[in-house]
Amino acid sequence: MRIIFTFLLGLATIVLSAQNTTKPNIVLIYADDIGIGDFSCYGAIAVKTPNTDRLAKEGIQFMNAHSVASTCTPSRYSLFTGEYAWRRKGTGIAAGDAGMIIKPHRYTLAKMFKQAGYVTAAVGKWHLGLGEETGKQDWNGLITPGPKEIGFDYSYIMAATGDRVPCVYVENQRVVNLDPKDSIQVSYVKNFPGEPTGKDNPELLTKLKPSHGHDMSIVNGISRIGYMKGGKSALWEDESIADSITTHAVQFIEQNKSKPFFLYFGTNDIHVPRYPHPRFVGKTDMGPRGDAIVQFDYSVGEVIKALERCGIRENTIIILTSDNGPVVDDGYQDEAVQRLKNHKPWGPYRGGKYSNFEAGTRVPFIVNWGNKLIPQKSEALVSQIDMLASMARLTGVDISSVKELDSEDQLDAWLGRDRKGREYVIGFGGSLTVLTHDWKYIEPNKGRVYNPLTNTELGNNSVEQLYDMRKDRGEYDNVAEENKIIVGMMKEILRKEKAK
Ligand code: NG6
Ligand code: CA
Repeated sequence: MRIIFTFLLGLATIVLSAQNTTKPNIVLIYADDIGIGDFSCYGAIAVKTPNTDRLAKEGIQFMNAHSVASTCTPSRYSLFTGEYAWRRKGTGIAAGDAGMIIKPHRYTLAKMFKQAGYVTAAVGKWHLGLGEETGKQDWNGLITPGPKEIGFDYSYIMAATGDRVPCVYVENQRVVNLDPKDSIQVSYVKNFPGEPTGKDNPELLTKLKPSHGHDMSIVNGISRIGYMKGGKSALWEDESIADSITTHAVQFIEQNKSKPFFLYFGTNDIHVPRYPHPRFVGKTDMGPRGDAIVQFDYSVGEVIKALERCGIRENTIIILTSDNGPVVDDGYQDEAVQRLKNHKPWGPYRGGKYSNFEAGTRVPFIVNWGNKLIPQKSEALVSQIDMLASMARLTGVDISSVKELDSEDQLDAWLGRDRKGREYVIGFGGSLTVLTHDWKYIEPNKGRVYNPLTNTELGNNSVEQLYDMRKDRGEYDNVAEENKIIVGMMKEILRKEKAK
């Protein structure tokens, strides 16, 4: 009897673990503006990020991983569609009232997971537009198309960014806590008569003042980009955004612990306005920017704890990365510049958010699968463009008939089984860039060289740029003249990519 029981138990375990290995849950923690030098596991000393560090230590920590662009909207567009955003018009930084950028007919990462039998959710920062047409949404009803139409069963999102109106949470495409008697109006063209703005009423800016831009509607003592009116009961408080979205991410995990699920968790941290909860204030000596990193790490910890509590930690792959590189002053007087001291958000790289140089797109990237992977630091060349095809391979979905895909199956590199990864990565920071294991090429561009407001070297140059990454990862010595053959090869890669 006992033998039979043990045998059956063993069989059940085998069946279960077979199921487990074929259908692991996927949690994608997508940070905002966190640089490759911002976590302690990537060398930061002025801030401690124990939860992120643990994921890195027990998983694969990538040193040569890239977002598709050096700003948010094109990076997210590419992550969700597997198509380079630079192929499409209208994929630049979106306004808060932009229409839905990913059209409902498109194949997406979320649809792929649904095909594989997953429950899907988008929680946190969206910034991919909502509704049919720019400026035409009715924020007081069902806002459609939205996450559902591109494959997310559940959504709890911020329409755009922390610094753009409307400053409300949108759950399953309806504004949360909205009083129907106090309807919301939004405009990116002009203010609503009688409504205060940061420009005209600086005395109302009780929490944060802008350093550049961000001088329109005031919400929660902070002025924003764009104008809004009404919806008072629905407005968010910046200090509780991390808690609000983390709680909803955790709830989704708890409610779906017995099904395979895909959770896209886009944090608001550490985008501006940086205004962390009081319990994180002063956790670093760097002011709000540093404290927001601690708050981000707290959210990571809550996700890990929820997975552990639900008994699904070992069957969940956590992918943690960032949408673009770091920026210090991104438009608010939050002392980020004054208090940065020796901290280097961009690590050893040049540039940052908005830039063609490496720090624009070389981002932290960690893949953790409980104890299933061989922990390592990987130098493999990887890109977020490959999320769709790699996850399709993992879940066994055939995407061979999907058109307009730049996504490649790089699952082996992502899981630490292949140490090389891609032959090259295409980046976008205003110009197209090509990075191979040895070289970095930046297409000529007439754009300005430097943005004094954010103190960013943009990497634009009217001549071709080529850097030898083996000797000059800081991209200071342009060797295009001396390496015409390499330049020719890089241009050929771009020519072929553009022709696809
Ligand atoms: C810029 C904003 C910046 C930030 C960025 C988008 C100004 C002056 N600057 O236009 O603060 O919001 O857009 O950031 O308005 S991203 O990470 O979502 O791409
Ligand atoms: Ca960003």
